[in-house]
Amino acid sequence: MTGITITQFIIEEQRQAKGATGEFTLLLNDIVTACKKISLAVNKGALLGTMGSLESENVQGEVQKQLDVITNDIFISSLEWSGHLAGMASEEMEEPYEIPARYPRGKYLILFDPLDGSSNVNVNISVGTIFSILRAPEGVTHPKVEDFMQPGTQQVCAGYALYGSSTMLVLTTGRGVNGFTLDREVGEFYLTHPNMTIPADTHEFAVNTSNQRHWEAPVQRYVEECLKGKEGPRGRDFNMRWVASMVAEVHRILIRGGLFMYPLDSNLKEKGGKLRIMYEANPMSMIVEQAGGASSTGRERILDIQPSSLHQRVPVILGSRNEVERLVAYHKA
Ligand code: AHM
Ligand code: MG
Repeated sequence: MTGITITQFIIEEQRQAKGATGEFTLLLNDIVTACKKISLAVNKGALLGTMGSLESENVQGEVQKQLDVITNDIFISSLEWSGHLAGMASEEMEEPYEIPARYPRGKYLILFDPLDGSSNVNVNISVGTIFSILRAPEGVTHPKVEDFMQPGTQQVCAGYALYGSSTMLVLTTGRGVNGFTLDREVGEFYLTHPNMTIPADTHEFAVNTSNQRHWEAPVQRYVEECLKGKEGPRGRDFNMRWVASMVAEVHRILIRGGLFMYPLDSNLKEKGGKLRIMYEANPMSMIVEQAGGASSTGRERILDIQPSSLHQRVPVILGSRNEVERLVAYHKA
């Protein structure tokens, strides 16, 4: 395999950034290592004997899979020692992870979902890791929850690893979106999808229709119009997909466009939504916007939301710009 490795890409990108110290590049390298290890653990499947569920529930009240815990540990042990981080927070842990005192502290905060879509893991369907990097507030070396409470616009970098038919890493540092594919023989990610962009129009949507009876009127209207196809007000047929792995869903949209949503519904009103702003909605919204798409709750831009708690949930509507804007307009109507 020849071409640009992810390390070379990151170093060259950072050379163009004013005042880059190399710290960020090293942090990204550790993330790459963590994702390679997780990819291996996921790929071994049943061979490791770790495909089952645990007795425990995570802070979201969801039953944890063995691999949720294993991949969380992999992510932490790959990053905690490096000295580039002031703090870490995970979807799988109630409180931010306290970096052990024996390690130095750095200026970045990382939030991550180590194994998104983990309900798919024992049926051998794609899963992923999502991460979001923020700067720790000036002078903060031992961050508290409030130090993580920054809107998505403050993200320095967002990315995901997709463990699918091939393993890919897709990331943005605010200069577009680039995708890398893991070459297992070499052990490196190579740039295979430079400058990923989402077409503004689409005729494909993704939503869990088993929740349809709980949806709000604007979402009902949007999906109903899509389903009417050529004969309806949209004047064309729509296709539908639902993987139940947000990473796979967003990746498909980056490749061929589409609209993804986990909207607010009467069942989710109390929780505020299904997906978590800090671990899922913000990083994916940054990626989607950087690729020319749009991301909204239906009522506001996700990246503008001032979060108020670590595990806060939000409605998510993202993907091809014109479709997201249409659904936002339905919310306003
Ligand atoms: P998880 O982080 O516990 O895996 O949950 C998030 C996942 C998303 O990847 C996906 O879009 C959604 O949950 C699927 O939900 P559902 O099972 O309702 O279809
Ligand atoms: Mg998740």
